[in-house]
Amino acid sequence: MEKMFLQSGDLTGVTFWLVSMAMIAATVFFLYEGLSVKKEWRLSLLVAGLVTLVAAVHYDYMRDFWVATNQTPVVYRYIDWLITVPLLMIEFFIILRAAGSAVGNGSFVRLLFGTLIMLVFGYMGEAELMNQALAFGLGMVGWAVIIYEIYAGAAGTAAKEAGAAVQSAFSAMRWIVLVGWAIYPAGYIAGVLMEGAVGAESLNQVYNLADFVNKILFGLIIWNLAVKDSEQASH
Ligand SMILES: *C/C=C(C)/C=C/C=C(C)/C=C/C1=C(C)CCCC1(C)C
Repeated sequence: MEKMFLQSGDLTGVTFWLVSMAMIAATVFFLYEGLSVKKEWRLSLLVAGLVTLVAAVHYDYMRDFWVATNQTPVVYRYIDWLITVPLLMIEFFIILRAAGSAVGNGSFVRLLFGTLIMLVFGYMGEAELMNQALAFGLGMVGWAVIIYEIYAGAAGTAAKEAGAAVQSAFSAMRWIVLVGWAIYPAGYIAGVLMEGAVGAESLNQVYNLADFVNKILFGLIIWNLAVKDSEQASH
């Protein structure tokens, strides 16, 4: 009984619960709003909704796993990231395309490559398949590739040619990848590398907060841009 249901003292379990509900609500919101924006923005809102939909399903499992075992749901977490992070990367391209500035495929391949390096080594570290500090360092390299590409690479250059609304959304999205994403390695340092100090509770609280910011807030930035741009078009 005790292990089947959320207990009042289980703060981490409560954060799992809140984020799992927020992901469901965000999904409905993005899909619904996608119906009324200009045609060019529909795909962006659809992808934002897919990100939160995939996360909502994983959060259902992660929440129950946590409540039953009080252990980190490493596998569910990384499968979720493996699907949602590339979808978030695609958003950069959909937005540029909606704004009429084309970027080559090479840029996307580099972003995907960075994502895979980051997540494969992150997983290997957390699942204790290799030295956890080394895995962390290699994962950081993958993230650096992503940051380079969206700031200084082809995607970054293409954004400079876009209109003001797209530029401001693009820079807000970049800011999320730089600052919002930094929450994850911080959680890894606290929860994995300094395990004795804080442990599984804080690792999961930090990751849950980060997912909220990086999936829902990220989607809201895109939604805001899409709505503004659609209003302009109708006046
Ligand atoms: C929706 C899920 C998102 C945006 C997940 C992002 C995950 C990261 C940015 C993970 C980063 C990590 C490193 C940079 C180093 C190795 C450890 C990781 C995997 C936590």
